[in-house]
Amino acid sequence: MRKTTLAAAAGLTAILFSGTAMAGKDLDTIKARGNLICGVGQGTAGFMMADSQGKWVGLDVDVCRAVSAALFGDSEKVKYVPLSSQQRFTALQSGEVDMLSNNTTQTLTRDTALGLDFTAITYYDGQGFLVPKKLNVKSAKELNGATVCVAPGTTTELNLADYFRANKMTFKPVVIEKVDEVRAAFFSGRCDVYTNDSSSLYATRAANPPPPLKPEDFIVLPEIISKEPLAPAVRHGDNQFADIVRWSQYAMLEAEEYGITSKNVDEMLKSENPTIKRILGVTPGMGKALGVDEKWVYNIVKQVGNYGESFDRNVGSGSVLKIDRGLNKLWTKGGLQYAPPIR
Ligand SMILES: N[C@@H](CCC(=O)N[C@@H](CS)C(=O)NCC(=O)O)C(=O)O
Repeated sequence: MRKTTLAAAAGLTAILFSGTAMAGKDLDTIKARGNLICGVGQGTAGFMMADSQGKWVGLDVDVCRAVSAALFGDSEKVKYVPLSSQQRFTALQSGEVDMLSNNTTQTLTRDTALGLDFTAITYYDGQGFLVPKKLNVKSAKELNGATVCVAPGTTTELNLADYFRANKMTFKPVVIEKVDEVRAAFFSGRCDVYTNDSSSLYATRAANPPPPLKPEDFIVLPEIISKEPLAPAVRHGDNQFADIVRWSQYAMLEAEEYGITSKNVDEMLKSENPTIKRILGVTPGMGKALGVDEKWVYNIVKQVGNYGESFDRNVGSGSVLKIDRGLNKLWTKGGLQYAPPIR
């Protein structure tokens, strides 16, 4: 009896570690369906937004597209589901979406009690405060007694309370779930301050002031009061799917580090550099290990671009937001973006 169990266990171990990735049930469902269902936000310029043709674009959207390119060889096999901060975790837990790629912060309780797995950090962010210039406030320390617009079910709401308490100040929260309503409340003067991840504040200032208000009428205060490592999330339980999401992100970073872009990727297929050959599947093996096509990185880079291209196009120098790379520079340039090797 004992012997049989041990033999069975050994057999199972052999299957699990046979070197080929095994599909879990989430991955099986996605493959059978033929598309990826990505939970995104309700609309934030540069990060996740439906354009005038209804096509979703943005830095977070590009992660969904990269995963789709790795899985299907086509970055457009994605259905986007806009979710509020309140709805997002239930939507993922219930299977309404396969993954979240919005502005979700990785925290201990979300990783454990909520049954999620975070993949890799797409954007190192921090919470800030947006105020009208005419209030003449220069620092968050001057916000005692302010009315503050904030979304529910967010780290933002918790950090806000901690920050005011720690600084012995009071505030009046105006808690609104829908992002366009919270912005409208702020722009109409119902709140003195809007607090969110600073990336979202830059997006809001650049894209949302209703005329005659202009971006220059608002400032983001210098204080960054929290760490907001934003990362895609999947449900616990399908490690291979989590690996595919994680390594699709790393592939975009590795491509940037090795100078592989959407423009030169065909040329790079001829590279003699062993690392580039392995990344692009010219030397096979990485695709098999991950359980996807050997051209997975080629497809991601060709169709979506590397991380730097995505950053510049959506939120950086090539966009209206003009956000500095800051902490999101590659580690080789003094930033925090660092992908483990594809080998
Ligand atoms: N990173 C924070 C905040 C995330 C969040 O969803 N904030 C809302 C506040 S309105 C937002 O910016 N949503 C933008 C959108 O839905 O497009 C968290 O994970 O709790």
